Order: sequence, then C-alpha cells, then structure tokens
Amino acid sequence: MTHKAGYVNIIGRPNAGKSTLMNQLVGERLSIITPKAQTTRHRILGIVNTEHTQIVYSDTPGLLEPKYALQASMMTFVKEALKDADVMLLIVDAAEGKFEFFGFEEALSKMEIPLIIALNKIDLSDQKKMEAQVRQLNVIFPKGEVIPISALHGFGVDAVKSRVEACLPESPPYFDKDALTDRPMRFFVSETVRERILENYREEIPYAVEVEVESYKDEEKLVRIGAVIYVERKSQKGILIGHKGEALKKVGTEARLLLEEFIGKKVFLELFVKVDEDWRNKTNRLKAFGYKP
Ligand SMILES: Nc1nc2c(ncn2[C@@H]2O[C@H](COP(=O)(O)OP(=O)(O)OP(=O)(O)O)[C@@H](O)[C@H]2O)c(=O)[nH]1
Ligand SMILES: [Mg+2]
Repeated sequence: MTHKAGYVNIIGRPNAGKSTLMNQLVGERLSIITPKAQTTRHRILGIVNTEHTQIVYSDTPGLLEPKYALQASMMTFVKEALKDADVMLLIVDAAEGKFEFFGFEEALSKMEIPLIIALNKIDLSDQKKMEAQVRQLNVIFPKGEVIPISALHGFGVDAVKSRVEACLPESPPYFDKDALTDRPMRFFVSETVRERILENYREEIPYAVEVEVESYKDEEKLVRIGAVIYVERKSQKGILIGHKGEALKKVGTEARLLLEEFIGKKVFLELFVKVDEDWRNKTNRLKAFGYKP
C-alpha cells in the first residue's frame, strides 16, 4: 500500500480557534489556548501518524495587519504556511460580525491545493445564521468546502479529519513515524508559562512578555527548569511579580502543574523576571526568541 503524507496548514483570524482545533485534531495539548487574541506567536507542528499516513498539522498566529516587528514576524510564519501547504484549513469564527481576511482570500483562491473552511464556534450561533454564513463563505471562496464545527466541544472535528485524509497526497513521511511535533520540550515550557501569564494579567502585560527557558535538567526523579520572563518596562516587572511576589507565584504554580501533566514527571520550576526594553521592536532580540525577520 502506498504512503500518504502532507502539510495541513491551519490559518485564520486571531482568536478564531486555530489552536483549539489543532489540539483536537492531534489529540494533545500542543498549542496554548486563551481567550485573548494573538495567543499563538509561532508556527507549531502537530503530527498524526498511522501505518500508511502522516498528517502534519501546522498551527500559526492569526492573520492581522502588523503594527510592530513582532507581529511582522508572526505574519512571516503565516506566509510560510501558505507556501508549503498540501491542504489549507481556514478557520472562520461564526461569532464574528463580519468576515475580514486582509487580502489573504485572494492568495487562498489562487492556490491549487484543496481548501477546507471550518466555520467554528457554531455553538454560539443558530441554524439560520450559520446557513447564511456558509453561503457567504461559498461566494468568497468558490473552491472551498465549508464544514461547520465547534472545536471547543469537538463537534464536526471528525468531519474535518475525514476531509483532510481524503485530500492527503501520496508521499513518503516528512518526519519520523513516532514524531508528535517539531518543537523541543523547552518550547512547550516557555509557551505554558506564557499561557498562564496571558490568563492571569490584563491589558498590556500579556503582549509585553516573552519567556526564555535558560535551563532544563531531566533528573532521575524530577525535571528542574529555570525560565526568564522578559518584560518591556520596569513598571511591568512590578505588576508581574505582584505584592510579596504572589502574582508570579500563582503563575509558577499553575505552569508547574500543567507541565507535570505534559511531561509526566515532577517538575521544579524557577521563574525570574528581567526588563528588556522594547524587545518587540528589536530584530536581534526577536531572533534570539526564535522569531524570523
Ligand atoms: N464557544 C466556543 N469557543 C471556542 C471554540 N473554539 C475555540 N474557542 C475559544 O476561543 C478562544 C480562542 O481560541 P484559540 O484556539 O486560542 O484561538 P486561535 O485562533 O488559536 O487564537 P490566536 O492564537 O490568538 O490567533 C478560546 O477562549 C477558546 O476556548 C468553539 O468552538 N466555541
Ligand atoms: Mg492560537
């Protein structure tokens, strides 16, 4: 029997549910999910293997018009995802008033690969509204196949999966057949800490932080991790740490518990906070944090 494999690249507006859907499709908590827009900043691969297939799902940051260097780099990941896709999986938020694709609709329509459109969050919608949106999407993307889903509740995810499998081209595998992702454990550590920061702070803090894992030691009984949280200003450092260090302690505890589940071992997590002024606009810092120019 021949082998099928391909990149299934998930794109869509910030907060549409891309990461929720990817985690559902892969069956692992690979991408962080929060109610805040622009949660995902990198491209993250989630790989599903069977004997004769390898599906490489790719989660990306949400489509937007970049306002600073970090966002420009985030869009570089999206452009990459347009280039190497074997199947495009566009997610649209049914709860959003108006569909806006920032010109990406043209690029998508020109592509010769299959286009699956997941109309997500239909749990927040009703039959009439949903049918109208499906018609609207069929006009914008005549070649696309629209599948209404609720990624959060797992509704329609199997329909997406079957469609993806049907679209997969013949190809040898791209990764080892036991690979789950292209990212090292350190990446998931920094993302988990960032997720807890996004969930625990308001306003500018979530967008001003970056997390770097400085040490990761896998010892016999526990994993010992040291991570630095960078902020842009001294005032943000104070907010992050909080009164008597309690805010940071909460982040640390929540992240540790999630990591213990993910790694399957006891974790000792130490967090430090440093100020790195205006890192979001410094190319060298963005590079060091794994972003592309
Ligand atoms: N009601 C409802 N909420 C959903 C659904 N799918 C995702 N969400 C919620 O929408 C929010 C954003 O989900 P994410 O998966 O982080 O969205 P994303 O597209 O990856 O967002 P960015 O990474 O910021 O671009 C979270 O609060 C999810 O729980 C859904 O089917 N129904
Ligand atoms: Mg995301």
